[in-house]
Amino acid sequence: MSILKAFITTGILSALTFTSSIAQDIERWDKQANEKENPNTKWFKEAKFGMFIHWGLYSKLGGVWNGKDYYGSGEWLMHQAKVPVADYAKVANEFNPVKFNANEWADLAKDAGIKYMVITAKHHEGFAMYDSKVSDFNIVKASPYGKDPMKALSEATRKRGIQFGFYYSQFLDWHEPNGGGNSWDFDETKKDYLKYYKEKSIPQLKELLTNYGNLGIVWFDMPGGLDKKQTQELVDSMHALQPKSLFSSRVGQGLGDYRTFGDSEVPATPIKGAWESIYTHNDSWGYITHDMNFKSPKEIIQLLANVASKGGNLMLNVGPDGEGNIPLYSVKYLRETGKWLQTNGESIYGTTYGLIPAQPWGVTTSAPGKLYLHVLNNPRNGKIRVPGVNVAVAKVFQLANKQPVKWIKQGNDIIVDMPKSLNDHNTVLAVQFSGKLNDGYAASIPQVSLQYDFNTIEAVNARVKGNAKIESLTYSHYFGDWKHTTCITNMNSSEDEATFKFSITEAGDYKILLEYSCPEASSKQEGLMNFNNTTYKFQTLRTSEFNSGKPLLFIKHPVAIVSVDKPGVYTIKISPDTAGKSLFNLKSVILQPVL
Ligand code: FHN
Repeated sequence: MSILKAFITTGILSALTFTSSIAQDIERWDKQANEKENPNTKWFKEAKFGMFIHWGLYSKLGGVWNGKDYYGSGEWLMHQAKVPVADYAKVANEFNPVKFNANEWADLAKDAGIKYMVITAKHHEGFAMYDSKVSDFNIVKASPYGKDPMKALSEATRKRGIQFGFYYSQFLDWHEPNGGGNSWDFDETKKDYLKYYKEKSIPQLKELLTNYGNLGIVWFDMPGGLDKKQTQELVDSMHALQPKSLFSSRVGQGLGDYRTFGDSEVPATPIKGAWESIYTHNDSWGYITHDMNFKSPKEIIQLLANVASKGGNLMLNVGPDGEGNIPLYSVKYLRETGKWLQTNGESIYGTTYGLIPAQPWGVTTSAPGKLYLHVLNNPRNGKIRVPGVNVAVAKVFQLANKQPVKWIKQGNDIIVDMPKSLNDHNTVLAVQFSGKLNDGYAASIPQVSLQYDFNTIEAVNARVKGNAKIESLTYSHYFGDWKHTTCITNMNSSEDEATFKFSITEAGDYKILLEYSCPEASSKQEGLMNFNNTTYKFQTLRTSEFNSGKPLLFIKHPVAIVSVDKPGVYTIKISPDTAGKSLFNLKSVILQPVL
């Protein structure tokens, strides 16, 4: 027990304070799943689009405690405001979501093109949103509502052919003396986490897996307090109740059935196997009255295409309020997304990652004999170039209306004419072919063209030398609203170099911008940018410190204008001029046509 406590105190809890600047702590998200693939992941891999719902007492509070507004993750309000357990429990007396309508929620999911839904049965606040016999701190016993919304929702969802699942916070429970995370009411050193597992967490999970029919998913979150053997026992005992249900990797210890990435994280390169990215619709999982930063339909559709192009699912969260209303803009923008999916869904559902890597015009997804081109940036001349098409193309057509479009082949590239009727969110073109399309990720290099305002070559495409490394930096703006940016870091001396190789398809002048973040200590250092054997010097500009609890600011710093006489393969090399502090955190190099 003492070893477990030490593990929890040194590891998990430092991440939970959300103040640590050590990115490794956040790796506690457990992104690794069991190597032996669960045979039931087929539906999940095909589903591509899920709806996450965070709903609890925090929804009633809406990010406000004692008249003060809190920002960021609203479901962390009890923790942010350090609300005593007894005071927080009183919120249940006022929690009466009379506007909740299971059929309306399930209809919205259906209209939005959602294939699975996961809702919080109990979040870190400890309140069960279902009829629990294990703890009276639940919606049926402790609130005037007095009914079990989960019964109705599970049925309404399944009736519409959507897989249903529960989120359950298995270790954090701020209501319980032995649950993880509440150090303002309870002494962490006196906690018996195993007692908590035995008396609340496991019995409640058993209720959920027994009383609500087939669960597509059990979405565990924030593991802690259990070693690998104990986690395996937990997994086995739950799988005994529902062998087909898929457990998220956040069950811990690499024992989940599929991989969930960090909050709001899309991996930089394609990933095989079953995995998902999870995103908030605004900046919070739980409802916040004053958070209006909702992603537009275009942002949702492009995010969905981007995640699918890497081979994963997007589970997008909505945070209903304390009365049971899903926020207006979530309803509106999800329905708009659903409209796009009605005519373009074939390019998302059931696809695998795009065999042609990201291009200045957009991304791709793949299916047998088909390549889907998601055109997110329209070319000035109305033509897009698709490199690496080593197969016999039969036809290219606009997916939404099946109208053919013109195309020609140049070596292994195809040049496709954009149709007249462009989709504002994402115009999808389908390339039908015979033969085996090569996986472009191994060999291809990014394309740069005059046709787009920006040609952005991300850090992940660079080759690094010396101590330089490519890593994902995790940070947040408010509180718990995580962001992840892959950067080249650790460039401390002239030996530490990043090389970007790319193909410029049209001659012309290009401005070269370096997109980076730079703390004060690293600023005013000189760096070298070499393009086509000419070296340009630049001085680093201060943006912000890297601290996981603060925004990481990036600047697009113009460092040269170059004239390109002929199309071909070019390289950009970047290194510090002299040894010193780390030069900066380099996110991308951008080639901007000079028009
Ligand atoms: O702490 C939670 C948070 O409130 C939210 O539920 C997210 C969703 O992935 N999970 C945890 C943080 O990673």
